[in-house]
Amino acid sequence: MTSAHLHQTSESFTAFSDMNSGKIGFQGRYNQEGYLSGLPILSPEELQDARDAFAELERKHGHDYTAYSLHNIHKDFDWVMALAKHPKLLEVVTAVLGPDVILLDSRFICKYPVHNKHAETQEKNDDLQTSDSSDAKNGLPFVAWHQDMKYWGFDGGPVLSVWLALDDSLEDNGALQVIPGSHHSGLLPHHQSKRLGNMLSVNQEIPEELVETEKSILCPLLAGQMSIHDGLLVHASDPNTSERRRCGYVIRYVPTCTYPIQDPERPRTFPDTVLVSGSDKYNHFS
Ligand SMILES: O=C(O)CCC(=O)C(=O)O
Repeated sequence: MTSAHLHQTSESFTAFSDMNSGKIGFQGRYNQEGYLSGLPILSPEELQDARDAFAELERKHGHDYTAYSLHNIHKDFDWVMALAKHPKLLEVVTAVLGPDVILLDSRFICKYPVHNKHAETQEKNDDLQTSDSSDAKNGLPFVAWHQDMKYWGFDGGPVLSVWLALDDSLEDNGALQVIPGSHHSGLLPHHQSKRLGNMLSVNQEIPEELVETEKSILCPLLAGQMSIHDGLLVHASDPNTSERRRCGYVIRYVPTCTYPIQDPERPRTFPDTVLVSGSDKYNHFS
């Protein structure tokens, strides 16, 4: 990872009404590139309310927990459900997926500043066979190159992931990086990451030689903005080396026609799905 080009903020979208202007329009661009970034969603007041509510959870649970364990709490807290059903957010999601949309899963992903963790984990990681880059050896929380679809295992339709920023998410605190157009290559093999600190729950990683890292684009977001990406897009994020938290709310949506592939080795249930738009004539997730 590292040295990703910046997703140009001048290209970022400022109003949904403008999204379909220009040569290919926003859907055309999403289909072509597999992602869109810099979409403004939350008003300053909505952002402040969400940040205050999140701070309450941090006080209650502590940072070790809130870093990655606030999973599917959208049914437990009205303010979280309000984020997942935010009209501006759903306007974008339904423009891509069509009118009938299910919220599949959601999770807060926080990378906290980790001043002392570096020293703690350096020694452990030195024993592991990793690449020579210092980033790959420092053991700080990061997200390895992966495709969301590998984890979900769906057919019949796409998965769309939203990354809604509660903090500014920039290069130094580990913003999302994507490989534009990589969703056209289908599902790539994943293996277990050898590098310490991969935040992904099953530690999956696409082997380095299959990732065109020279094409990577950084997706910086200001707090209150979101990016969206296709379930097959190759993406990752570097450690937070700043003094600032990087907190995002990641939400997965599917059109109602998408269905889970049966995998006897990984039986999955989806107890927290919510129909957030339209109607569901398929009932794949009930
Ligand atoms: O938060 C991150 O850095 C990675 C998030 C991610 O992998 C995703 O949104 O699918």
